[in-house]
Amino acid sequence: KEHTSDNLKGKHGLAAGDAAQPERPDWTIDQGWDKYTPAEHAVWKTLFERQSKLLPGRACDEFVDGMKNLPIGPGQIPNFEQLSDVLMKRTGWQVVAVPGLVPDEVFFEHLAHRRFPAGHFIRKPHELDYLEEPDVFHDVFGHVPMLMNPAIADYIQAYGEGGLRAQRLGVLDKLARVYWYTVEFGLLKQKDGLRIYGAGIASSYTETVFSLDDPSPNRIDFELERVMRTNYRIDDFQESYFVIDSLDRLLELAKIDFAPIYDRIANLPDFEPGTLLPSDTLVSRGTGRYHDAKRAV
Ligand code: HBI
Ligand code: FE
Repeated sequence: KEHTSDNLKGKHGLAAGDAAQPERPDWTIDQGWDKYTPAEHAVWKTLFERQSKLLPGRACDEFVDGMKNLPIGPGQIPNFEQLSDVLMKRTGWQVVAVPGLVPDEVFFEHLAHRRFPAGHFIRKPHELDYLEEPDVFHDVFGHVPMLMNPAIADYIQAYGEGGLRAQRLGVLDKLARVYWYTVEFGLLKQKDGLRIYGAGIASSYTETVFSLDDPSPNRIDFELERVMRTNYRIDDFQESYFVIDSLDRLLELAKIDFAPIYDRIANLPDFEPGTLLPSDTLVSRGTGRYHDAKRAV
């Protein structure tokens, strides 16, 4: 199996159709922390240690700070109640357990109320680099440190509110791309160079290296309309990453009314993930080698 980014693959973006009917309408479950086996804690430890070695100098300062101040360590799968205690004081967020992907409107409803739904299960030892639904490592290691940052905290809440609106307007695909290229796969310019803030990258060993160090992908200055029109890859590394100058950029985005923008781009074509435009400001032009080689097979 190819090395692929670790999260949100396959079924991501689709309705969580084949899951059993939820007991609660908001799809939350008990984390069942006591039921994790030693083998499951060991998978967490493997992932945690591998990623912790890679992230200094690669993850943005806000990610590293967030992690430092949370009860997240190698020893055991984190306890969501303990995470929520710390997060609540810092940014008013909570972590709630869900079985995996939940329907879009359930997801948005949680985010709009500053509850982050985290998969309670952990991937199997043979799936360290690939999985179809977000598990506790992706959701907690990847997302929760950034939720300690006030800008991201407000931005993700706004995404939840905006998701409900976008669904009504029939433009959810456009908004989902903004989430994808920021919260999941965003890069940030720091004084000392390019860093990761996207959870899909930060929780993936292989994509952490690919997104920053590989010559293949494009790295393009973030531009809202451009991103809204750009398809993404759900089953492999991204062909293009979008770069912001500061997390405050996300706060600005959270304040914009997207409705006029949806109207303006309604009849404009979408872009393929690897396409470069004359209007793009490039941080680095990709060689495209990685994805070209795959297409050639
Ligand atoms: N459910 N648990 C979970 N996590 C997600 O990231 C998620 C989801 N359901 C829908 C969804 N994401 C996306 O398709 C929306 O952001 C559009
Ligand atoms: Fe995610």
